[in-house]
Amino acid sequence: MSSITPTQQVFQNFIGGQWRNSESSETFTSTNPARTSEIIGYFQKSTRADLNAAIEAARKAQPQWAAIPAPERGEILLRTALLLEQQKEELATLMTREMGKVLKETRGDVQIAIDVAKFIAGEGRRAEGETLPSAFADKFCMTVRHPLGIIGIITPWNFPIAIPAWKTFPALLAGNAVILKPASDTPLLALKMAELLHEAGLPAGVLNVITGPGGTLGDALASDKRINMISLTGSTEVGRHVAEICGRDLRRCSLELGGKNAVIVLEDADLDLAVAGISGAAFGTTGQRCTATSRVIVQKSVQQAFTERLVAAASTLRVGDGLDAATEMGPLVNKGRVKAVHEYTEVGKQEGAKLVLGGTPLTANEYSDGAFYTPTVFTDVTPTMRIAREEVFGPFVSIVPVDTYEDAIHVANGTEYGLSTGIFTESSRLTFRAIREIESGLVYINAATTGSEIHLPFGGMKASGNGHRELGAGAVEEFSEIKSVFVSYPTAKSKAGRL
Ligand code: UN1
Repeated sequence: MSSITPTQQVFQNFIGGQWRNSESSETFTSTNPARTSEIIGYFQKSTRADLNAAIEAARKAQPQWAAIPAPERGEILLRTALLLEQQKEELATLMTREMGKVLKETRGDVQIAIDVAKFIAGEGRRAEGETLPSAFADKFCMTVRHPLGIIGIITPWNFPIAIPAWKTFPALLAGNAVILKPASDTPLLALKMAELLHEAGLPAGVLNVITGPGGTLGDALASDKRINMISLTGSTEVGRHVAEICGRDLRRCSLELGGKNAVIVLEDADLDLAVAGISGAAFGTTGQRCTATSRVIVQKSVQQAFTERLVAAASTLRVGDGLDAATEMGPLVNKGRVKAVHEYTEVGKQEGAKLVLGGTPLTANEYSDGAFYTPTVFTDVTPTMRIAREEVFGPFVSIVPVDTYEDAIHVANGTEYGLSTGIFTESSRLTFRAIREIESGLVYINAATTGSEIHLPFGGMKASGNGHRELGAGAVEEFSEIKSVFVSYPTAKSKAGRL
């Protein structure tokens, strides 16, 4: 098999263990958002015919894969972890070029993939199910896991290897075959991941990667009844669409969707700690995380002090090419996103919120060819404004003043989303109330909304998902069927006794 390198420029699909061109003979480009004239590579514009080939390869490979003992399947993931470790720096650099976020963050992205590979590798040796007592004599009860078959995985561009890894590795460990469609803005790292899995010994056809447009190819993938489950991370709008498609056939789908994540800052909070945490979670990854902090709900008595400090911290952030070691915030993923974020600045102004920082695309000099936007902060935002309710997915913070703790919780829980919420307070009483009262899948005390760890469940409530959790102790179970097994071993006497 040929190795992929960024200088090769034309990247192929990975189907049945081979690098293959699309039947369409068409490609699309992926570009560097810091310098959009720099093409990272040409990728296959795949069609239904390519999907069909991938499904056929997966169908052929899956039964033999499932027959391999789970610890051995785990070994392949462990070898993949070691390969990822060896290539961490190269992969991080490629990712910064393709997606834009700074090297510190792309290293973190690769590290998530490494950690997940190690964690899931170990899961191969854990109990496959439970043993449970029977209510009857001479009977034994247990649960065993069974693979679902073929898993279709659709991933976003903001975590180009972490999210493909945290979905693919447990799906594989569970004995499934996978068809992965990475986001068109960042297809390179998913292909690289497939290459490493193959090098680590994954049999041909067990993982297939096809690139192409989310609309047509994603739809074809989600609608194909030969695919037993869809796992998607993306917008709530796309999630609803995929859920409808899967719902019609009663096929399982796991959705990790949008957020409008809030951090509550109470008057007893350590403001410096709050500012540092919020600045990182709001402007890190240029605000393009589903867990990014996009609302700060602050008690009025500290609104001014907090706002001044946040603006001071954010205004010194060095925006630029993520490859430059001095850069603290990279570009948005493409120029379309600059327009979308800027529209929210216009909305915020029209709604009467007070713009206290940024609110402009950066276009001069070093920024002229990139997708750059300033860190942006609005204050005096009210909970009903669109900028307090809708996901912006950019370096954009809405500060919402409130009077009391109760008001803060009410506002925090008042959007359609429920992914991640933080609270800064020194009060242990309010800490435990907040843990109980916050309606989101992730809760942070004295920290902002990002930085969850892979051995804990990840996912959201309400419109942030459909109730599934990824990662954590249930990671493999998510991609498995569970069978309850009842084994009877009655003797003539014990059977007679029960009658
Ligand atoms: C995402 O934004 O899609 O907790 C995932 C975090 C990261 C994952 C973010 N570990 O912010």
